[in-house]
Amino acid sequence: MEETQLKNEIRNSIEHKLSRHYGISVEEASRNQMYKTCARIVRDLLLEKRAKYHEEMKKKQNKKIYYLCMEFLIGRSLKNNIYNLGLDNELQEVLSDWNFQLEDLYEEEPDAGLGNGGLGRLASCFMDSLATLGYPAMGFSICYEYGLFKQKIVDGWQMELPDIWLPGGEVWLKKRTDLTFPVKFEGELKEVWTENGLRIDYNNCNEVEAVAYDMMISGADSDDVAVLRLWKAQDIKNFDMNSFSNGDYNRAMMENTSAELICKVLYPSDNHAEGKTLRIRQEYFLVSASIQNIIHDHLRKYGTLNNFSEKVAIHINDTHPAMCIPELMRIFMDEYQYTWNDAYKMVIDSVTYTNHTVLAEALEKWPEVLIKQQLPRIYEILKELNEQFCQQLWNQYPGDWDRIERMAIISNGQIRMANLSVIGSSHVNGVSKLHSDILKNDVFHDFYQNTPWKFTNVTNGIAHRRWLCQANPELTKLLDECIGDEYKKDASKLAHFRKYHDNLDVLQRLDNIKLNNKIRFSNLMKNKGVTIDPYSMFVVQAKRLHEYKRQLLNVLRIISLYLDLKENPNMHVVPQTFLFAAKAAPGYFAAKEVIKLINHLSVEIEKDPVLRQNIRVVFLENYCVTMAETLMPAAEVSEQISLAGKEASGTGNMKMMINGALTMGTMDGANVEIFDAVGKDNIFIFGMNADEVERRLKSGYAASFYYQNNPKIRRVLDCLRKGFNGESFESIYRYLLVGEYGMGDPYMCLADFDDYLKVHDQLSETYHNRNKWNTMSLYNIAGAERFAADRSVQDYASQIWGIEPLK
Ligand code: 26Q
Repeated sequence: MEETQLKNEIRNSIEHKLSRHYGISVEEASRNQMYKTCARIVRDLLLEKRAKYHEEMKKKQNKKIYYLCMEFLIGRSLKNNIYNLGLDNELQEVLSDWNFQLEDLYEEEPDAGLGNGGLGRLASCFMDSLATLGYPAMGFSICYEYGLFKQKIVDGWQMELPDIWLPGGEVWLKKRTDLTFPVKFEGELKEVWTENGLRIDYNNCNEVEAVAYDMMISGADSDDVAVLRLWKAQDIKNFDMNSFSNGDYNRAMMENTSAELICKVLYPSDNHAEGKTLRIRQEYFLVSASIQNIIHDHLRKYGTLNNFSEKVAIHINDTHPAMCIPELMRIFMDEYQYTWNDAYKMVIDSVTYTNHTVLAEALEKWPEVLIKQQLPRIYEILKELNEQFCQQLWNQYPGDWDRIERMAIISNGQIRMANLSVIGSSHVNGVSKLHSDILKNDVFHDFYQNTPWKFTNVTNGIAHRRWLCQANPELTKLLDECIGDEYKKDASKLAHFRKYHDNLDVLQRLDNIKLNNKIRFSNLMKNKGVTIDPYSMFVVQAKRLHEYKRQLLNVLRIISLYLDLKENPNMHVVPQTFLFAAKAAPGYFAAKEVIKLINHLSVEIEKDPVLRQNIRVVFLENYCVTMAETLMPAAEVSEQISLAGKEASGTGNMKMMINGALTMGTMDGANVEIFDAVGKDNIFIFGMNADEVERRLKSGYAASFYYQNNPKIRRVLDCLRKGFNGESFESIYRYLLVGEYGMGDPYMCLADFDDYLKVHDQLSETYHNRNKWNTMSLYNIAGAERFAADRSVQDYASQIWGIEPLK
């Protein structure tokens, strides 16, 4: 379309929509009204584009991927969609005539924070890539009324406030009143024999209705629009007229709330499985609505289910939607009269599973009694699946009870969702090379021996258009000038940037860009009352707060530095700012204590005018996707210091790397592949590797040994006892030294302490050599080429889902 014509159309739609929704003219519109108006225009464009794509899909009949996930950490959409549609220039020009700035409108949008952290953000990055690469795809999740809580720090302590995202976020949702499915909970089963075979009746069940709300996700420079379908629960009759007319007003109201409760709020625990009835109901609600929807669509398109697994790939993102395995069995058998064996084959051939964690406490295990009570038919099917699987194992490994017990779906009154997921799917993958190896050699070793062909690896990736092109426009411009803009659609082209490793002009520009991004971030924080010196080195640890991620190790080193500087105020150090951003699960006391420690240490340092010139600790309140988009481009040192073997992959490491930060990390998760990508000279690695951790755990870790033999450690731990800013941290001192079993903390912070300090000293040394630092930074940007979500999605498509782009 011609440019002026396009601009005229935009102008007219804005005026029309403002008048229709608010009855006002442009002159009267507030920023918020203008944001919503632009969002509605973009949404309508996407709906039209989607309709065209849908027609195309119907004609071509390609296999389609359905991505099931309890979390999508979406963040903001307006900027991403405008960027992907290539509308930014025209829209800005139209808005400028009315004295509006696009950047200001972006600020009006609340984050859609329907996820906890890595797993949910990965799902969102994948949607972007699926749409951009033109794969027929659809995401399914829950439309939580409240996303991940808002974090407020009060006297150093984390408080949680509800995250009210819908006023403002609702403009992206298109309610589909034509798309509803019933979901049944509880009740008693009755088997009825009919001439068509067995029929299962449900008596006294609690039925809710799932209503679809669609969010369109535009591909970048592509015809494809992916749909993210979010389910909301409503009471099936909306109102129980029966109870109501019987005078049972309370009961009538209760029914309604119990349906709505399902979608009320996202569970805020990350890497920890909470065994609550409501969570089971949420999971089954997502699964049942989505599977009914998939089957319904398939039948409409093909008229038969016989070709189901040829045309449908269903991916479960961790075990949270694993109930789709028995749910598919249920529908195939109970509603379409397939035999057990035929149904089972169709399920395995269509379902695939990604594992995201090796932590025992994060593996979902549900009490049998709960499932039996909440989902009686699903329970029957799970029992049968378990019986048959154990029978098969018994034939394969006669007498090997231990092995059969380890591999069973049901054991000790518990249903193991991970075992169910492996058994019921055709592919099982980890999210980094190291993690996939650990799955094969350890977590799922028995299964690996039994069905080795199921196990694969697909290393995670990030939406580089969001995390580089949109988040870091200056670096993007430099890249465009040096290597052209092909890398936007083909990230492997980023590798060409290596050519500039000794170009002094480019290196100097990298230095300036980083400084500008640091200034931009500092200014943003200044508005929130936080002082940051943009000329100090930015050392960033931004991720959920968890013991295994070892924020504490970072703090211990800072305390050591603080004590050095107190003893010797003239000591020369690189002026640096330690930035922490982390939410702790609300009930996770140990994690909240660490947040408190960071905040009190920060105040203590701030009180000393000499100290704070050299080091400063800043805790960034309420870390979210939008904050990450300005923080990642400002980071210089990326702290990735989990105990080796525990972080499945990490994706923040990739986001900082692609923005030119250098990694200070252990050989864990995707850090190992970052090391491979940039080489040993362009990364700072310290501490035990995963094998050494294993050996150390076997030989026995004793924290007291380090306390007694390492004066630096002793000094830091004693200082914790004394405390900061008038607060003692005796509990953390005891945690590190004694722990639950008397040997110290389970993540062995003290064992890696010395090496961590040593390698940080090397880093400081390097930081002075600007030329060297900038070269290293350049190698990291170029090496991030393989960590694009586009690459991950292509790997999934070819190795796991067996799908192809439409065109
Ligand atoms: C389970 C049951 C009940 C309540 C909550 C949960 C639950 C929720 C979220 C369990 C786990 C999670 C989230 C896990 C997660 O985010 N894992 C991260 O996944 C990233 C993407 O693959 C990896 O990069 C990280 O290493 C991994 O920690």
